[in-house]
Amino acid sequence: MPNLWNKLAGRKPRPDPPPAPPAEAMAPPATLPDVSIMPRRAVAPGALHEPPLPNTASGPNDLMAATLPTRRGWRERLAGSGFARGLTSLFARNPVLSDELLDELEVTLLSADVGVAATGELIDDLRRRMHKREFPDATALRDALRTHLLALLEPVARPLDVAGRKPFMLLVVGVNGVGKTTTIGKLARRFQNERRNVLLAAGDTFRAAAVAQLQDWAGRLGVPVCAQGQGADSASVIFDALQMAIAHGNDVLLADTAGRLHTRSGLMDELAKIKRVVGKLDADAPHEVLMVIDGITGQNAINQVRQFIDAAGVTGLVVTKLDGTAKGGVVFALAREFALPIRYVGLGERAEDLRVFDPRAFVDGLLPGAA
Ligand SMILES: Nc1nc2c(ncn2[C@@H]2O[C@H](COP(=O)(O)OP(=O)(O)OP(=O)(O)O)[C@@H](O)[C@H]2O)c(=O)[nH]1
Ligand SMILES: [Mg+2]
Repeated sequence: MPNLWNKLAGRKPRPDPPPAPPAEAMAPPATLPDVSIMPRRAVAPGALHEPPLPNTASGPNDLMAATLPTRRGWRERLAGSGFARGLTSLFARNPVLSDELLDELEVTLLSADVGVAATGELIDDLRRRMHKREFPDATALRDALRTHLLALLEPVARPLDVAGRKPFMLLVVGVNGVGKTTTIGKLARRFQNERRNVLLAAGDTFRAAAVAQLQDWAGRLGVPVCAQGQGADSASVIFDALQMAIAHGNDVLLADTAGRLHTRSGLMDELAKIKRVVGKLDADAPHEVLMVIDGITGQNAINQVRQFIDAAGVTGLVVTKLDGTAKGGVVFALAREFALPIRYVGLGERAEDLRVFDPRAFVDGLLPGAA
């Protein structure tokens, strides 16, 4: 479809995130500082994005309110995305069925990072059906588009169940700056609201301030965090944390890791090492390797996931930053390419801005007003 690609020309691919620190920086110090558990309830003013958040779930209704997403919230947040606006304006400008409508739809899907393969299949199917006169009008085509989009996402909507193991260990991985640490804070809040006893592990020992960032979240939520200093061996921090979670009877252990480029094999090997080490305590740990993907990454997300599957055995995905300017189409590309469960999506920076992935709410947000 070269003509369509020409229309897209001029779009610059998003540059890769800044490179991670060199592999040498990963070497453990000669002597490791003492492991500390820090339940931090008092936090320095200005260190936080928002006031402390106590566990507010005091009864079944509160619990429901805290854990069940509302479709309305999704719709509001996704409606502002370029993808949603593109679809709305496309159907407003093309009230009559035509090949031009489908050509424009193809460009809209490609521009929103739905990907060549998923877009091609979808457009081919709609065009064939349009030419067979299956659609009486453009609204019927729009409904068929909606059904198709839902069908792409439904197989990957498999929510995470942490109830089967104690402690249930999640290892959170991904490239630099995608929202791993923030997602851990949000997940900690979610699990707290489910009355689960959470421990955090500060496995990002590279980046200055990474430990403090996790401790800020821990302080806001009132959950303990297991940390050593910057430059410590990440696998050792996470190993100690799992040992503590077992000893203290925690329900969930959330382990942070440093952001790493999927192309840096040395850094990717560290993830395999973390898995090997924790496997000595619990052969099935980590019980979930959760890869966080930035919703604005575009098609590069596909390469990232492929590499992280190879290096770390990813078992679930979180797509963040779908609020604001994110295009969101990458969710469809990921669903088609990997069939890995999309566990959650991030719709903002606050603790409550993480939603269990709900395909219907997601598609509602993109095609508002559809039946
Ligand atoms: N708008 C929006 N911002 C988010 C979301 N999730 C994370 N962020 C922001 O993205 C930025 C990076 O988040 P971090 O959690 O530090 O990302 P990270 O993957 O841990 O980064 P590194 O540890 O440096 O690799 C922060 O400013 C977050 O507030 C989201 O769902 N929506
Ligand atoms: Mg981080």
